Amino acid sequence: EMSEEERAFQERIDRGEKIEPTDWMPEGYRKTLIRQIGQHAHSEIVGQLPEGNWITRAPTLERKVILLAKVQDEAGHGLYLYCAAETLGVSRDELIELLHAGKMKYSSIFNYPTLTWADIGAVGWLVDGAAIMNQVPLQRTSFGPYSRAMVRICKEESFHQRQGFDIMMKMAGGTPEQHRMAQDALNRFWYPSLMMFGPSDKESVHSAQSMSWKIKINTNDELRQKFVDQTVPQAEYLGLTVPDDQLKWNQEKNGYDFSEPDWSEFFEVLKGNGPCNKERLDARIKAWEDGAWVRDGLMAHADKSTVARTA
Ligand code: FAQ
Repeated sequence: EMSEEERAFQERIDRGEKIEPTDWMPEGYRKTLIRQIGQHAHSEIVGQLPEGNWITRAPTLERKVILLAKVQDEAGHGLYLYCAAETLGVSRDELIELLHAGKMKYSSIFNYPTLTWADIGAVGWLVDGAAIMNQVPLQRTSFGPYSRAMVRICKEESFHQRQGFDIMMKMAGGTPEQHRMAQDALNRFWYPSLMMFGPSDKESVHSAQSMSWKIKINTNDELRQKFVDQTVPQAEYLGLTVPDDQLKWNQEKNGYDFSEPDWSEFFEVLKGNGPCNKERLDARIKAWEDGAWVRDGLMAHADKSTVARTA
């Protein structure tokens, strides 16, 4: 049974109005947004680790500069998103504490290792490709600060995707050994990328409510299908093979039939049992602890300035 306030809120959503931080909102709407935006912010920050791993080993100075810029962009995305979450009444410190305590998630994809330089191509091509597929519709999400953060993030993400594809072109069109590395990277990143869209619609607990609040615009399976349809021709262009022997064009649905990822692997990764979960979380906790003196110094300086101003 909806209250009068809830009904009026739903009507605003249905009319396509943006909800702003000072507007009345149901507690569930606030909570869902804090969960999703917070998880998204954490993903950007943790997502720096697999690529950061290759900054010192990029094959040329140009590649190094480009990768450095991309990884810095992810940090920026994390910060816009933490700010968007803060407008809902939670602090960045609280969110980070929840992440470090294992009580908040970040995207499953960042629990896989980047073993070769071709993996950096695959991350840009597939992981940023999947991220954009999910984030373009989120520009129209109902919560104003989230939707505005998405507009800027999407512009930068498309550059990221192009740089990844450019690496793949070089590798796939290079020596037989480089081509083999590109194929190997696609083999390992294909299914984890499909998992980024979340569980199948049948298993998605939040989709129905999030879609009626227009926090989400599409279902997980809709976006996964669009991603496959967009990416398969790109793999063909690269001369690479998508590691799915069930993959087949389906004229009737005007899209590809494809194999589902191994969902038991997905749920294991969510539980903390993926190949790099421990390493990623340890790296974030260490960075937080090592940075304590900087935060303390800034706070001490801010306190002194306040005293000086009010004296
Ligand atoms: N990983 O009911 P649903 C990036 C959880 S892009 C981990 O379907 P929902 C850019 C879900 O939280 C990656 N957990 O959930 C970049 C829920 O558990 P909970 C980040 C997942 O929220 C590129 C449970 O499963 N993008 O970082 C995943 O309606 C390269 C049930 O699922 C975003 O976060 C997963 N893949 O739909 C950076 C986009 N999927 O919370 C660096 C915004 C599901 O109840 C380098 N988020 N779960 O304990 C969304 O659009 C949605 O949250 C979905 C999930 C679609 C991810």
